[in-house]
Amino acid sequence: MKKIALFCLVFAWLGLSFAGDIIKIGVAGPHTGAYAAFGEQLWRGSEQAANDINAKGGINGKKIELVKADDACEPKQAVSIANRLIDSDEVVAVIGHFCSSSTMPASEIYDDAGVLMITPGSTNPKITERGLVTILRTCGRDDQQGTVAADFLVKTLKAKRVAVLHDKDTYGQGLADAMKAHMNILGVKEVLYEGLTRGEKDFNALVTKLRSLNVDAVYFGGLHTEAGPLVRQMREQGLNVPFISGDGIVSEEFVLTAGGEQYVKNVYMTFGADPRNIKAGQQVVETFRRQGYEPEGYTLYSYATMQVVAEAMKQAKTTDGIKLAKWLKQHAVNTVMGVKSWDNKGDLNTSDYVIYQWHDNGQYSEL
Ligand code: ABU
Repeated sequence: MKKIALFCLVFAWLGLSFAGDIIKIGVAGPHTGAYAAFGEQLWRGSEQAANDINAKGGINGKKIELVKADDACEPKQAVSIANRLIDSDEVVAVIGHFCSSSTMPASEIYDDAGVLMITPGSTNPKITERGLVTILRTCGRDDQQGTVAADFLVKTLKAKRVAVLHDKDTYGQGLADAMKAHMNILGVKEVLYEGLTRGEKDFNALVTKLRSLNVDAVYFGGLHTEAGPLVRQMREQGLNVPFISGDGIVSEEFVLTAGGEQYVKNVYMTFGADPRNIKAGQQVVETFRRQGYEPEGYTLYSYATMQVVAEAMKQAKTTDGIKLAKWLKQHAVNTVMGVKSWDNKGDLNTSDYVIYQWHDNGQYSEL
Protein backbone atom coordinates (compact mmCIF):
# COMPACT_ATOMS: atom_id res chain seq x y z
CA MET A 1 0.00 0.00 0.00
CA LYS A 2 2.84 2.31 0.97
CA LYS A 3 4.55 1.49 -2.33
CA ILE A 4 1.43 2.44 -4.32
CA ALA A 5 1.08 5.73 -2.41
CA LEU A 6 4.75 6.52 -3.08
CA PHE A 7 4.34 5.63 -6.76
CA CYS A 8 1.30 7.92 -7.03
CA LEU A 9 3.19 10.70 -5.32
CA VAL A 10 6.17 10.36 -7.66
CA PHE A 11 3.90 10.06 -10.70
CA ALA A 12 1.94 13.17 -9.69
CA TRP A 13 5.16 15.05 -9.05
CA LEU A 14 6.55 13.95 -12.42
CA GLY A 15 3.33 14.93 -14.15
CA LEU A 16 3.28 18.36 -12.56
CA SER A 17 6.93 18.86 -13.21
CA PHE A 18 6.50 17.83 -16.86
CA ALA A 19 3.57 20.21 -17.40
CA GLY A 20 5.48 22.92 -15.58
CA ASP A 21 8.42 22.62 -17.97
CA ILE A 22 6.36 23.80 -20.92
CA ILE A 23 5.02 27.20 -21.91
CA LYS A 24 2.07 26.88 -24.27
CA ILE A 25 1.56 29.68 -26.77
CA GLY A 26 -1.24 29.85 -29.33
CA VAL A 27 -0.66 30.83 -32.95
CA ALA A 28 -4.07 31.90 -34.21
CA GLY A 29 -4.82 32.85 -37.78
CA PRO A 30 -6.20 31.67 -41.12
CA HIS A 31 -4.30 28.38 -41.38
CA THR A 32 -6.83 27.06 -43.89
CA GLY A 33 -9.07 28.64 -46.50
CA ALA A 34 -8.64 31.49 -48.94
CA TYR A 35 -6.29 33.45 -46.68
CA ALA A 36 -4.05 30.54 -45.67
CA ALA A 37 -1.03 32.19 -47.32
CA PHE A 38 -1.05 34.69 -44.46
CA GLY A 39 -1.62 31.92 -41.91
CA GLU A 40 1.50 30.23 -43.22
CA GLN A 41 3.50 33.44 -42.75
CA LEU A 42 2.29 33.58 -39.13
CA TRP A 43 3.05 29.94 -38.46
CA ARG A 44 6.46 29.77 -40.15
CA GLY A 45 7.69 32.88 -38.35
CA SER A 46 6.38 31.86 -34.92
CA GLU A 47 7.55 28.26 -35.27
CA GLN A 48 11.09 29.17 -36.35
CA ALA A 49 11.40 31.68 -33.51
CA ALA A 50 10.12 29.14 -30.97
CA ASN A 51 12.61 26.54 -32.26
CA ASP A 52 15.47 29.05 -32.06
CA ILE A 53 14.49 30.16 -28.54
CA ASN A 54 14.09 26.54 -27.39
CA ALA A 55 17.51 25.67 -28.83
CA LYS A 56 18.98 28.35 -26.58
CA GLY A 57 17.28 26.98 -23.45
CA GLY A 58 13.72 28.25 -23.84
CA ILE A 59 12.11 30.78 -21.53
CA ASN A 60 13.62 30.67 -18.04
CA GLY A 61 14.42 27.01 -18.62
CA LYS A 62 10.97 26.10 -19.97
CA LYS A 63 10.39 24.99 -23.55
CA ILE A 64 7.84 26.72 -25.77
CA GLU A 65 5.10 24.51 -27.18
CA LEU A 66 3.04 26.12 -29.92
CA VAL A 67 -0.66 25.42 -30.39
CA LYS A 68 -1.92 26.07 -33.92
CA ALA A 69 -5.44 27.50 -33.97
CA ASP A 70 -7.28 28.05 -37.24
CA ASP A 71 -9.80 30.91 -37.43
CA ALA A 72 -10.05 30.77 -41.26
CA CYS A 73 -10.43 34.55 -41.01
CA GLU A 74 -14.00 34.04 -39.78
CA PRO A 75 -14.99 36.14 -36.73
CA LYS A 76 -17.27 33.44 -35.23
CA GLN A 77 -14.61 30.78 -35.62
CA ALA A 78 -12.07 33.19 -34.13
CA VAL A 79 -14.21 33.52 -30.98
CA SER A 80 -14.61 29.77 -30.76
CA ILE A 81 -10.88 29.05 -31.05
CA ALA A 82 -10.01 31.87 -28.64
CA ASN A 83 -12.20 30.17 -26.03
CA ARG A 84 -10.63 26.80 -26.86
CA LEU A 85 -7.10 28.16 -26.58
CA ILE A 86 -7.83 29.48 -23.11
CA ASP A 87 -10.16 26.83 -21.68
CA SER A 88 -8.84 23.58 -23.20
CA ASP A 89 -5.33 24.28 -24.47
CA GLU A 90 -4.52 26.55 -21.52
CA VAL A 91 -2.15 28.74 -23.49
CA VAL A 92 -0.55 31.62 -21.62
CA ALA A 93 -0.15 33.92 -24.64
CA VAL A 94 -1.39 34.18 -28.23
CA ILE A 95 0.38 35.28 -31.40
CA GLY A 96 -2.36 36.41 -33.79
CA HIS A 97 -4.92 36.72 -35.05
CA PHE A 98 -4.28 38.00 -38.58
CA CYS A 99 -7.55 39.37 -39.97
CA SER A 100 -8.68 42.44 -38.03
CA SER A 101 -12.28 41.21 -38.20
CA SER A 102 -11.18 38.08 -36.29
CA THR A 103 -8.78 39.85 -33.95
CA MET A 104 -11.48 42.30 -32.81
CA PRO A 105 -13.84 39.78 -31.14
CA ALA A 106 -11.12 37.28 -30.14
CA SER A 107 -9.08 39.96 -28.37
CA GLU A 108 -11.98 40.65 -25.99
CA ILE A 109 -11.81 37.04 -24.84
CA TYR A 110 -8.06 37.13 -24.24
CA ASP A 111 -8.33 40.46 -22.45
CA ASP A 112 -11.13 39.14 -20.20
CA ALA A 113 -8.96 36.14 -19.35
CA GLY A 114 -5.88 38.30 -18.71
CA VAL A 115 -3.96 36.55 -21.51
CA LEU A 116 -1.39 38.44 -23.58
CA MET A 117 -2.29 38.63 -27.29
CA ILE A 118 0.04 40.24 -29.82
CA THR A 119 -1.03 40.44 -33.43
CA PRO A 120 1.72 40.58 -36.04
CA GLY A 121 -0.66 41.68 -38.83
CA SER A 122 -4.01 43.17 -37.76
CA THR A 123 -3.79 46.81 -38.70
CA ASN A 124 -7.28 48.20 -38.00
CA PRO A 125 -6.91 51.13 -35.54
CA LYS A 126 -9.79 49.90 -33.32
CA ILE A 127 -7.74 46.86 -32.21
CA THR A 128 -5.79 49.09 -29.83
CA GLU A 129 -8.28 51.93 -29.43
CA ARG A 130 -10.70 50.07 -27.13
CA GLY A 131 -8.64 50.29 -23.96
CA LEU A 132 -7.99 46.52 -23.78
CA VAL A 133 -5.08 45.92 -21.43
CA THR A 134 -3.41 42.73 -22.73
CA ILE A 135 -3.66 43.43 -26.47
CA LEU A 136 -0.66 44.71 -28.49
CA ARG A 137 0.57 44.59 -32.06
CA THR A 138 3.92 44.40 -33.82
CA CYS A 139 2.60 45.94 -37.06
CA GLY A 140 1.43 49.43 -37.94
CA ARG A 141 -2.09 50.84 -38.25
CA ASP A 142 -4.32 51.54 -41.23
CA ASP A 143 -4.59 55.24 -40.45
CA GLN A 144 -0.78 55.34 -40.88
CA GLN A 145 -0.62 53.30 -44.10
CA GLY A 146 -3.71 55.04 -45.52
CA THR A 147 -1.95 58.39 -45.14
CA VAL A 148 1.16 57.12 -46.93
CA ALA A 149 -1.00 55.76 -49.79
CA ALA A 150 -2.91 59.06 -50.15
CA ASP A 151 0.34 61.03 -50.26
CA PHE A 152 1.64 58.70 -52.97
CA LEU A 153 -1.55 58.94 -55.04
CA VAL A 154 -1.82 62.72 -54.87
CA LYS A 155 1.78 63.93 -54.63
CA THR A 156 3.69 61.30 -56.63
CA LEU A 157 1.19 59.93 -59.12
CA LYS A 158 -0.67 63.29 -59.35
CA ALA A 159 -3.93 61.33 -59.57
CA LYS A 160 -7.08 63.43 -59.84
CA ARG A 161 -9.83 60.94 -60.69
CA VAL A 162 -9.45 58.23 -58.07
CA ALA A 163 -11.89 55.37 -57.49
CA VAL A 164 -11.86 54.12 -53.89
CA LEU A 165 -12.96 50.49 -53.57
CA HIS A 166 -13.08 48.17 -50.57
CA ASP A 167 -14.26 44.70 -49.56
CA LYS A 168 -16.72 45.85 -46.84
CA ASP A 169 -14.54 44.13 -44.23
CA THR A 170 -13.17 45.64 -41.00
CA TYR A 171 -9.68 45.85 -42.49
CA GLY A 172 -10.49 46.65 -46.13
CA GLN A 173 -13.13 49.32 -45.57
CA GLY A 174 -11.25 50.83 -42.64
CA LEU A 175 -8.12 51.17 -44.75
CA ALA A 176 -10.01 52.61 -47.75
CA ASP A 177 -11.71 55.15 -45.45
CA ALA A 178 -8.41 56.18 -43.88
CA MET A 179 -6.82 56.65 -47.32
CA LYS A 180 -9.89 58.56 -48.58
CA ALA A 181 -9.93 60.90 -45.55
CA HIS A 182 -6.32 61.93 -46.12
CA MET A 183 -6.74 62.16 -49.89
CA ASN A 184 -9.70 64.52 -49.34
CA ILE A 185 -7.56 66.66 -47.00
CA LEU A 186 -5.00 66.86 -49.83
CA GLY A 187 -7.74 68.24 -52.09
CA VAL A 188 -8.71 65.20 -54.18
CA LYS A 189 -12.30 63.96 -53.98
CA GLU A 190 -12.93 60.38 -55.10
CA VAL A 191 -14.98 59.91 -58.28
CA LEU A 192 -16.31 56.59 -56.95
CA TYR A 193 -16.54 54.98 -53.50
CA GLU A 194 -17.86 51.44 -53.65
CA GLY A 195 -17.79 48.17 -51.75
CA LEU A 196 -17.52 44.75 -53.34
CA THR A 197 -18.14 41.42 -51.70
CA ARG A 198 -15.45 39.04 -50.46
CA GLY A 199 -15.49 35.88 -52.50
CA GLU A 200 -16.75 37.66 -55.63
CA LYS A 201 -14.71 36.89 -58.75
CA ASP A 202 -16.46 38.72 -61.56
CA PHE A 203 -15.73 42.45 -61.45
CA ASN A 204 -16.37 43.19 -65.13
CA ALA A 205 -19.40 45.43 -64.48
CA LEU A 206 -17.39 47.41 -61.92
CA VAL A 207 -14.47 47.75 -64.34
CA THR A 208 -16.85 49.02 -67.03
CA LYS A 209 -18.04 51.65 -64.56
CA LEU A 210 -14.42 52.61 -63.75
CA ARG A 211 -13.71 53.07 -67.45
CA SER A 212 -16.82 55.18 -68.00
CA LEU A 213 -15.74 57.42 -65.09
CA ASN A 214 -12.36 57.90 -66.76
CA VAL A 215 -10.48 57.12 -63.53
CA ASP A 216 -6.74 57.76 -63.46
CA ALA A 217 -6.05 55.53 -60.43
CA VAL A 218 -7.83 52.83 -58.42
CA TYR A 219 -7.37 52.39 -54.68
CA PHE A 220 -8.50 49.09 -53.14
CA GLY A 221 -8.79 48.28 -49.44
CA GLY A 222 -8.89 44.50 -49.10
CA LEU A 223 -6.98 41.26 -49.55
CA HIS A 224 -5.26 39.63 -52.54
CA THR A 225 -8.16 37.23 -53.10
CA GLU A 226 -10.28 40.03 -54.55
CA ALA A 227 -7.46 42.39 -55.58
CA GLY A 228 -6.03 39.76 -57.96
CA PRO A 229 -9.15 39.13 -60.08
CA LEU A 230 -10.04 42.84 -59.99
CA VAL A 231 -6.69 43.99 -61.34
CA ARG A 232 -6.72 41.25 -63.97
CA GLN A 233 -10.14 42.27 -65.24
CA MET A 234 -9.07 45.92 -65.31
CA ARG A 235 -6.09 45.02 -67.51
CA GLU A 236 -8.20 42.74 -69.72
CA GLN A 237 -10.59 45.62 -70.36
CA GLY A 238 -7.64 47.88 -71.21
CA LEU A 239 -7.76 49.88 -67.97
CA ASN A 240 -4.04 50.12 -67.23
CA VAL A 241 -4.11 52.93 -64.64
CA PRO A 242 -2.17 52.54 -61.36
CA PHE A 243 -3.77 50.14 -58.87
CA ILE A 244 -2.86 50.87 -55.24
CA SER A 245 -3.62 48.73 -52.21
CA GLY A 246 -2.26 47.96 -48.73
CA ASP A 247 -0.59 45.18 -46.79
CA GLY A 248 -3.48 42.85 -47.63
CA ILE A 249 -1.77 41.97 -50.93
CA VAL A 250 1.72 41.38 -49.55
CA SER A 251 1.96 37.77 -50.62
CA GLU A 252 3.10 36.12 -53.83
CA GLU A 253 -0.39 34.59 -53.85
CA PHE A 254 -1.49 37.95 -55.21
CA VAL A 255 0.17 37.07 -58.52
CA LEU A 256 -1.62 33.70 -58.59
CA THR A 257 -5.01 35.25 -57.89
CA ALA A 258 -4.34 37.85 -60.59
CA GLY A 259 -3.73 35.00 -63.03
CA GLY A 260 -0.10 35.76 -63.88
CA GLU A 261 2.86 38.10 -63.56
CA GLN A 262 1.84 40.17 -66.57
CA TYR A 263 -1.20 41.49 -64.69
CA VAL A 264 0.59 42.95 -61.66
CA LYS A 265 2.45 45.67 -63.55
CA ASN A 266 1.58 49.18 -62.34
CA VAL A 267 0.39 47.84 -59.00
CA TYR A 268 1.60 49.49 -55.77
CA MET A 269 1.06 48.73 -52.11
CA THR A 270 1.88 50.11 -48.70
CA PHE A 271 3.72 47.92 -46.19
CA GLY A 272 6.37 48.41 -43.50
CA ALA A 273 9.95 48.81 -44.73
CA ASP A 274 11.03 45.38 -45.99
CA PRO A 275 11.99 43.46 -42.83
CA ARG A 276 14.17 41.12 -44.93
CA ASN A 277 16.63 44.00 -45.38
CA ILE A 278 17.04 44.73 -41.67
CA LYS A 279 20.54 43.77 -40.48
CA ALA A 280 19.31 42.26 -37.22
CA GLY A 281 17.35 39.63 -39.13
CA GLN A 282 19.87 38.49 -41.75
CA GLN A 283 20.75 35.20 -40.06
CA VAL A 284 17.09 34.27 -39.69
CA VAL A 285 16.35 35.26 -43.30
CA GLU A 286 19.16 32.94 -44.40
CA THR A 287 17.77 30.12 -42.23
CA PHE A 288 14.39 30.42 -43.96
CA ARG A 289 15.98 30.57 -47.41
CA ARG A 290 18.06 27.46 -46.69
CA GLN A 291 14.73 25.74 -45.97
CA GLY A 292 13.47 26.88 -49.39
CA TYR A 293 11.01 29.30 -47.81
CA GLU A 294 11.01 33.00 -48.67
CA PRO A 295 10.15 34.94 -45.47
CA GLU A 296 7.92 37.47 -47.18
CA GLY A 297 5.08 39.54 -45.78
CA TYR A 298 4.36 38.94 -42.12
CA THR A 299 6.78 36.03 -41.59
CA LEU A 300 9.45 38.10 -39.84
CA TYR A 301 6.78 40.09 -37.99
CA SER A 302 5.60 36.78 -36.53
CA TYR A 303 9.15 35.73 -35.69
CA ALA A 304 9.64 39.09 -33.95
CA THR A 305 6.35 38.68 -32.08
CA MET A 306 7.50 35.35 -30.64
CA GLN A 307 10.75 37.03 -29.56
CA VAL A 308 8.75 39.81 -27.89
CA VAL A 309 6.54 37.36 -25.97
CA ALA A 310 9.56 35.34 -24.86
CA GLU A 311 11.58 38.37 -23.79
CA ALA A 312 8.71 39.77 -21.74
CA MET A 313 8.27 36.41 -19.99
CA LYS A 314 12.00 36.15 -19.33
CA GLN A 315 12.42 39.65 -17.98
CA ALA A 316 9.11 40.03 -16.12
CA LYS A 317 9.43 36.42 -14.86
CA THR A 318 5.74 35.76 -15.26
CA THR A 319 3.17 34.51 -17.77
CA ASP A 320 0.47 36.79 -16.37
CA GLY A 321 -0.86 38.72 -19.39
CA ILE A 322 -1.55 41.92 -17.50
CA LYS A 323 1.98 42.04 -16.07
CA LEU A 324 3.51 41.11 -19.45
CA ALA A 325 1.58 43.84 -21.27
CA LYS A 326 2.61 46.36 -18.62
CA TRP A 327 6.25 45.32 -18.94
CA LEU A 328 6.15 45.63 -22.73
CA LYS A 329 4.63 49.11 -22.56
CA GLN A 330 7.61 50.18 -20.42
CA HIS A 331 10.50 48.38 -22.16
CA ALA A 332 11.97 48.09 -25.66
CA VAL A 333 12.75 44.65 -27.12
CA ASN A 334 15.44 43.62 -29.64
CA THR A 335 13.95 41.62 -32.49
CA VAL A 336 14.82 40.43 -36.00
CA MET A 337 13.11 43.62 -37.12
CA GLY A 338 15.22 45.86 -34.92
CA VAL A 339 14.27 47.43 -31.59
CA LYS A 340 10.51 47.62 -30.92
CA SER A 341 8.70 49.60 -28.21
CA TRP A 342 5.04 50.33 -27.47
CA ASP A 343 2.81 53.10 -26.25
CA ASN A 344 0.15 52.72 -23.57
CA LYS A 345 -2.46 51.56 -26.10
CA GLY A 346 -0.26 48.71 -27.34
CA ASP A 347 0.73 50.34 -30.64
CA LEU A 348 4.33 50.53 -31.79
CA ASN A 349 6.00 53.86 -31.06
CA THR A 350 7.31 54.12 -34.63
CA SER A 351 5.64 53.47 -37.97
CA ASP A 352 7.67 52.70 -41.11
CA TYR A 353 5.18 52.41 -43.99
CA VAL A 354 6.63 52.80 -47.45
CA ILE A 355 5.42 52.25 -51.02
CA TYR A 356 6.19 49.02 -52.86
CA GLN A 357 5.84 48.32 -56.54
CA TRP A 358 4.90 44.97 -58.06
CA HIS A 359 6.85 44.00 -61.18
CA ASP A 360 5.92 41.89 -64.17
CA ASN A 361 8.35 39.20 -62.94
CA GLY A 362 5.91 38.57 -60.08
CA GLN A 363 8.14 40.16 -57.42
CA TYR A 364 7.70 43.33 -55.40
CA SER A 365 10.27 45.83 -54.19
CA GLU A 366 10.35 49.08 -52.27
CA LEU A 367 9.96 52.08 -54.53
N1 ABU B 1 -3.40 44.03 -42.23
C1 ABU B 1 -3.53 43.16 -43.33
C2 ABU B 1 -4.75 42.35 -43.34
C3 ABU B 1 -5.08 41.78 -42.03
C4 ABU B 1 -6.10 42.61 -41.35
O1 ABU B 1 -5.72 43.58 -40.70
O2 ABU B 1 -7.30 42.30 -41.47
